[in-house]
Amino acid sequence: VQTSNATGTGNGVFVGSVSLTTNYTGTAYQLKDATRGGQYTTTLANKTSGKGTLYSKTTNSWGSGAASNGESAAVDAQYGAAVTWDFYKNTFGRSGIRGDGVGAYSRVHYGSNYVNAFWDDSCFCMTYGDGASNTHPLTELDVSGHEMSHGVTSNTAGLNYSGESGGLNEATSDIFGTLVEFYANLPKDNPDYLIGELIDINGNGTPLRYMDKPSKDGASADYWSSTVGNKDVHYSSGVANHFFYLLAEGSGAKTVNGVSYNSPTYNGAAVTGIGRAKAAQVWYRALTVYMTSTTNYKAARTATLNAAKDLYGSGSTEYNAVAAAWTGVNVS
Ligand code: ASN
Ligand code: ZN
Ligand code: CA
Repeated sequence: VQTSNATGTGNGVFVGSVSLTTNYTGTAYQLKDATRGGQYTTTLANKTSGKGTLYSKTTNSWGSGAASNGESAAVDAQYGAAVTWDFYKNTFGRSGIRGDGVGAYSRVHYGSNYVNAFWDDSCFCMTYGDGASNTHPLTELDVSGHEMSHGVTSNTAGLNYSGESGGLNEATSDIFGTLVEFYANLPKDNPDYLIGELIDINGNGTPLRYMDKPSKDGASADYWSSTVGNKDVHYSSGVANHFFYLLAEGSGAKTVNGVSYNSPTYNGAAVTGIGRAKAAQVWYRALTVYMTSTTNYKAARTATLNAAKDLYGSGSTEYNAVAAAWTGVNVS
């Protein structure tokens, strides 16, 4: 079968109008991207198992923007995988989740009223539910980046998904999910340090998590304590999410892309940020070179300091900012 790359147009629920690289078989277009490791998107049509059915049609325009059009969530998923691919490739030189040039596939319309999305190492695939009343798909970009980054973590540090290492695993996904959102910089999904701000998972318009002050969700930890590892990993992650925010943006009042934040520190001392780009390099190098399955918060401080030393030098402004940001979340 002869196939070629084509350029389609998509209208997603959350990504809005975007361009998609698709595959033309000679008779049909497929939601499959040979320029990014062959990544493709299928529909599970409300089932909860199997690879699903590849999106395929005779025109190359996909979705309407409305969740009621089933293709719209597929556009979000396929675009989310594409941007996550481009983010890792162009920011870190990483080719795919395993770094082997192979793309992961995505499945949408999992089950019914399923309010979650998840990465699965065994299928090397991404899955999205349709949310409450099957009208709130979980296909926002920071969720895509979050879930696929779980695959990066399991193929690198392998942080155990419980205790403090579990919090670091979750935070790694929030950090890179957020950086994917900034990388895409879409008009319909203004980049921020909030997680899942568009999917209305709480039913009252609030985001799932806040990186500048994680306790705003009512459960996450802003600062390390000796019992933080007893919390659910989605709450113990707050310490590292807060660290990353402080490292990138600094403490106190700040507006980024029109969104206002006010990030506190444990000791009250001000932290000056080094910017997202440098903070991203520090976290990625720490994750891929220094962290292991059992890394805890104290060891994460050491891992990121080692990464900053490699990248910017011991005693550099960046190195000192890493130390100050950890001290700001009570990790010393
Ligand atoms: N969406 C959840 C997460 O990535 C799925 C899970 O509990 N692992 O954290
Ligand atoms: Zn997660
Ligand atoms: Ca966000």
